[in-house]
Amino acid sequence: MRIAVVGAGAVGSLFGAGLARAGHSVLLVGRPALVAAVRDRGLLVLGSGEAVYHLDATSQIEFREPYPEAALLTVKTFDLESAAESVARALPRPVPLLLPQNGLGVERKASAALVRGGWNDPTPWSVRAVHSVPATLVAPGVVRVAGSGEVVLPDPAAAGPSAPRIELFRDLLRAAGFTVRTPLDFEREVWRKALVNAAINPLTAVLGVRNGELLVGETRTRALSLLTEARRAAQAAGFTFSEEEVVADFERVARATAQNRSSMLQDLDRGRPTEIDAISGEILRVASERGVDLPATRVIVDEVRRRVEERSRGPQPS
Ligand code: KPL
Repeated sequence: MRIAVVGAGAVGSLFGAGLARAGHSVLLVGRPALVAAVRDRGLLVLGSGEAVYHLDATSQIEFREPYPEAALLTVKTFDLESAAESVARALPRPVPLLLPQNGLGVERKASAALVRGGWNDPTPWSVRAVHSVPATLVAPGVVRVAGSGEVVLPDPAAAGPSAPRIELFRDLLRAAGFTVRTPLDFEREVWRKALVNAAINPLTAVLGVRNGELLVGETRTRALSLLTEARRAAQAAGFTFSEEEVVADFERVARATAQNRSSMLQDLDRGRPTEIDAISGEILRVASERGVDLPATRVIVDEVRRRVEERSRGPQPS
């Protein structure tokens, strides 16, 4: 199958490598530095399944015949709308489109953008996913897999018109070597992932530490207070989680990805925007709409935004 991976950062590149290994024809759409590296040397995956993959790569969301038959939109949430609109414009007709972003409100934003790009009814084509695949971009064209993770998709039986596309991505990703789960209560899973990200991502970004360092001491206490606040927001939105459940989730993910630098830390290091608005910002919004105050979350959101500002004014890494 011809598959485009739009947003070939760490996770997108890793998905692309797995799909190519499974025999698909993969086109990576990424930054010029990644494209140059992949064209010159191939995509190098370090860690488990270490190998070099020779894939097509381009820096523009422009497709030619034969067009991709499916696409993974692996851009960060801050690029989601512009990338979704460009993908819709660049294809002659809709194709199955995977949306594996962090955070909340992803389908709503992607759908509106796809309609702007010319897809009349994006719902049957778009498949929301959440994942905990711990990939780190070491250099352009070099990705390290640090630990294990999973991809979670909606249960096709409960999904209505998008069911065949969910089945497609489930089968593609499994054949590409990823663990895929399809729970019935997928919306709750999206919140569950957002809760873990709300505890890990902003704190690792602000402190400049790997995920595993949040498991002990003072950093653990801070992570747990962010987790408790995010749980209150989920509760206010109608998704109930016990304290034990969310702490167990947090510990499991932090342990499995202990050596990983969170995606928000990687973004901050590179002087890029972060997903703070889609994760903790959305959690704050949902909570405040329901009259719930989340003081620790407010403080860390402000801190991440301040750091982003600072970094974007400073010298840019190449
Ligand atoms: O999703 C992640 C991220 O960094 O965005 C985790 C699971 C925390 C892995 O680092």
